Amino acid sequence: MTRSSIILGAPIQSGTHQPGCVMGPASLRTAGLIASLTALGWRIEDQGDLSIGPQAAVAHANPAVHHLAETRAWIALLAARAEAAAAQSDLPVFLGGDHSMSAGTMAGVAAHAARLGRPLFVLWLDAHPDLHSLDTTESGNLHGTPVAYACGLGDFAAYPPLAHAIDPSRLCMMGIRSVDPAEHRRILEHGIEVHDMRAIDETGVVAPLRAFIDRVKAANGLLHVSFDVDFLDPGIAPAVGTTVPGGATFREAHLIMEYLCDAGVVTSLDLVELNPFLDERGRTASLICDLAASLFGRRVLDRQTRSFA
Ligand code: Z70
Ligand code: MN
Ligand code: MN
Ligand code: MN
Repeated sequence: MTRSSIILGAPIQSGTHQPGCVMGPASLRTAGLIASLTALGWRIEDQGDLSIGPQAAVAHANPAVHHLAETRAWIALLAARAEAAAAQSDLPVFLGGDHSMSAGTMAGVAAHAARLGRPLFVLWLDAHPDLHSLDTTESGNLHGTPVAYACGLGDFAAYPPLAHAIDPSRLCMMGIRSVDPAEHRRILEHGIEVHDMRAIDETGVVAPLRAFIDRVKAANGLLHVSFDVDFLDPGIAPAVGTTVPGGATFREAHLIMEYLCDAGVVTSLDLVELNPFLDERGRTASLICDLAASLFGRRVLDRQTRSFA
């Protein structure tokens, strides 16, 4: 049976202080995302880009917090649309937009999982754990908050009420290499599975990924993958506001996607933090499209090229 994917653009940049992520969905489409996934035999329904109306400003006791009203509106909208997209297709893809959007997409797919009576697991591919709550963020950039919100950890009275929290024991983070003290405390307090770059250097990506996939399968779980462009090394993916040296290589990133494809367990995907204003001739957008294609089934030998005569 033909598998289906709803593509939903979320041109949100209120969760960061640096403009540009608003162009992310357009850049991914320009790089050929829809055609690439269609060519792999999927039925793709591009639902276009979402938008929110003007929002009256909302203040917060933490004076660093900015663009709270916009971010809150995006989260509410995305939660509803992500839940519907997950109900209507096998593997919806949410195009960011900054990472605050994942507060909404994870809330939405968690509601979908609860409706099915199946546990939701999350693979978080990012330089950052994004575990701040509204009272702990020092930058006030709300793209640093989605994991804490979706797991129901800390002060989120000003975000939309969360109906279905994700159990932090069902998270797996890879690529982590920039952690604030409040986030570190949360990782320890909740025993969150974090494979930082040192661990990846020591074990490679496959061993921890295989163990996590085995857990998802054993629990008959859904798996949401949240892919922040800064998971990748800035040398191959310059189009991101917060570059952190020492990221995942081209080969590690493709291997993860190919492995996830073979496992057949992924039920939703975020592609976030692409800032096309910072890109070099579209190379980051093209790389993200190619990584998505690996997750959707592209194989080296599909490319019909030979380097030998
Ligand atoms: C830092 C903060 C962040 C990007 C997440 C960084 C947050 N922990 N930045 N993803 N690109 O500002 O809270
Ligand atoms: Mn992030
Ligand atoms: Mn990040
Ligand atoms: Mn930041």
